[in-house]
Amino acid sequence: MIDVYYWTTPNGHKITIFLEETGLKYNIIPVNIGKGEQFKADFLAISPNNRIPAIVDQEPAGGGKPISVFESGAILLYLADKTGKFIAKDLRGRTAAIEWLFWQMGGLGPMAGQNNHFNVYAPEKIPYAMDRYRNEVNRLFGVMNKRLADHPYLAGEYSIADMASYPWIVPWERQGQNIADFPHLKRWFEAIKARPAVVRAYEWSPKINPGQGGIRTAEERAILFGQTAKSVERAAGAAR
Ligand SMILES: N[C@@H](CCC(=O)N[C@@H](CS)C(=O)NCC(=O)O)C(=O)O
Repeated sequence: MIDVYYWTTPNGHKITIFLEETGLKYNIIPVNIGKGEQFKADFLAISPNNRIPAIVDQEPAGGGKPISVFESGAILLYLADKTGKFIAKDLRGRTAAIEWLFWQMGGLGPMAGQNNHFNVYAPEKIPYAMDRYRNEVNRLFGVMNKRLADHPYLAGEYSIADMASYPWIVPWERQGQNIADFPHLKRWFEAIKARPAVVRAYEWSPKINPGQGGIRTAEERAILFGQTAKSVERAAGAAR
């Protein structure tokens, strides 16, 4: 059984997609990041970066104590190695999957996050920041489109690299992009969207977070966008 510390965001969807694809048994533990639950002591103990997702594998390979993992890329790699699925076994295929997984983790995810922040959430509209991140996401969409022109999936076969990237393409309109400009990316996107496991993974959203639609209240904004080193210190102090 895998405990999944989850919220209904792109990084959360990556993990439920993998779990649905493999049929591993899992138990969702919602962490409402708009309410500050990412600062609870029991969550920080497994996810010291106060971000979802995180997992606890109650039955790690070889037995012994449960293993916790934070960072969505590390979780996907851990689960792929555990199950032997969605990462190629040969050196070249495995390297390609890791390469594109890290590309998502270091590029597409953070840039799309900042794009969303400056274009959707920022109370002050700063054209330089808005253009910078929208353009960077546009460049990354182009990189993906080029790769997918001659590969069915990012690493050749469908893999954890695709599961990491797909949830960040879902909100392409909100990202200020037009998917029709990227035909190979669009083909890939439609193929993944139609997978029954992906459909099931996204069915958690309305159950866990009904009425979701972005961060709205001033309180939520303060929790999510007002964080400094003191936020974690305060949470740790409150738990003592
Ligand atoms: N690099 C991290 C990023 C995780 C992340 O940014 N999670 C967001 C939701 S998508 C979160 O937990 N935000 C809570 C907060 O900002 O306090 C990963 O891939 O796991």
